Amino acid sequence: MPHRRILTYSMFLLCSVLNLLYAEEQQGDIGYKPTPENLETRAWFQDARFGMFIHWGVYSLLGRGEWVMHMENIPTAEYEKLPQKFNPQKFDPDRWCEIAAGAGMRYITITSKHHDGFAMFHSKVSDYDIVERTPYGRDVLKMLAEACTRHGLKLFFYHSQLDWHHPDYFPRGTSFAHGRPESGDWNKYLDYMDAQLAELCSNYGKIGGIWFDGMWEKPEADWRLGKTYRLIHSLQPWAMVGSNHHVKPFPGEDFQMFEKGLPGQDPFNKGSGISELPLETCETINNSWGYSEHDHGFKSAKDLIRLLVRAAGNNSNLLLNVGPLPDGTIQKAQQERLAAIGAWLREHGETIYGTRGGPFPPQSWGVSTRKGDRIFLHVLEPDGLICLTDIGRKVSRARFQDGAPVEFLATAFGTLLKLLPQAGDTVDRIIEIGLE
Ligand code: FHN
Repeated sequence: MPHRRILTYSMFLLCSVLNLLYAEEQQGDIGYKPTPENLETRAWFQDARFGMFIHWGVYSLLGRGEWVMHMENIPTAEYEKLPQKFNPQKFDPDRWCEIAAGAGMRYITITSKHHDGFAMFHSKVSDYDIVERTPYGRDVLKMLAEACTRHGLKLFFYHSQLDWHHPDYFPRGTSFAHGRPESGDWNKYLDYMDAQLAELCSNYGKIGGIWFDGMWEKPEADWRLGKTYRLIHSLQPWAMVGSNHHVKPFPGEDFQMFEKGLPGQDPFNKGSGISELPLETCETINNSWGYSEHDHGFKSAKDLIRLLVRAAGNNSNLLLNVGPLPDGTIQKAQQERLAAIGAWLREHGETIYGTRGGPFPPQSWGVSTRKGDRIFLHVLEPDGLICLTDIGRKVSRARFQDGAPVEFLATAFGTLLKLLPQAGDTVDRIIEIGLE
């Protein structure tokens, strides 16, 4: 009898352990503890506040965005003719870094592989890459990584888990076959993805992190997140892992991103909530991520600066996107806006860089940021009087950045500040206050 009971108990124990291991693989790196270097990168990331997103691939040749392969259901055999025409002779990584740094950006996040499956780097695990399939034949990520080092910018890689090209990305979620067989080995695809991630984490120096995207296409699948996240953290202990899955962060993730909306207000939100992790929201300058020839809906510099301010007021970074042309240049309209943001940051950057969300919750008039005991009110919609929520501490002083005093009155409901109408098209009226 006891033997049978021992056997049953041991089987139960074995199944529980196997379940736990399965859950870990699927649900992230359970028990993950960020290294001291990783925590350092997280703090750096939050201080940086502003980065450049770059969506660049062979799809730019068509000028209809990065989803063209799916939207036009282009068969792989057709799509694979694109790389043969990709020859960005005007690609100048130093120029890209100058534009980013000139905009006041502190890091770059570039697509290493988007959903089309084409590697913008020299991969040994596949020849479907920029070195082996294009007349240009150079590893643009290597060139950009070296330029980022020269310009003091960190480099992150956006890597799509979703793949419209690889035959083992099967079963497919909402993707089309694009001529692929109705079969495939899912773990073989994950091994392939991990092998390319190992290349990105081994061949490009110290990276800022990996920005995953595309898990939302098969949310129920076993993505073996634990294994993949451990791989990255073991090769790059300082690197941050983030995933644009629109749900609550999984263990092993070091920052939480939101797309086209401030934290918790993004349209893709599937109950992600706002975690304690460093936050980042990403946005386009026009309406497209990848180069779209007919998308002239460029946001104004004023709106983009205000977006950066609102992001900071929500304790979040802003990752602002450019979609370079197939020749490697960045659209003039995008460059102009980035230069305007840089000019504003050269004057007011102390109220954004190195700050965290301020003590006053975002309100209709604007947001607040704080740096140590310095508190900045960013009044974006001034209407004469603004009311600061009562946070249990009295306002002791209030002045504009030029030193001009601001009249304020403490009331039972909070502190009123009186803003005289200001001439001109003000982007952001910044008031520094002291609290007792
Ligand atoms: O499908 C992608 C899209 O192409 C783009 O990369 C954005 C950027 O955040 N992410 C996905 C859409 O949610």
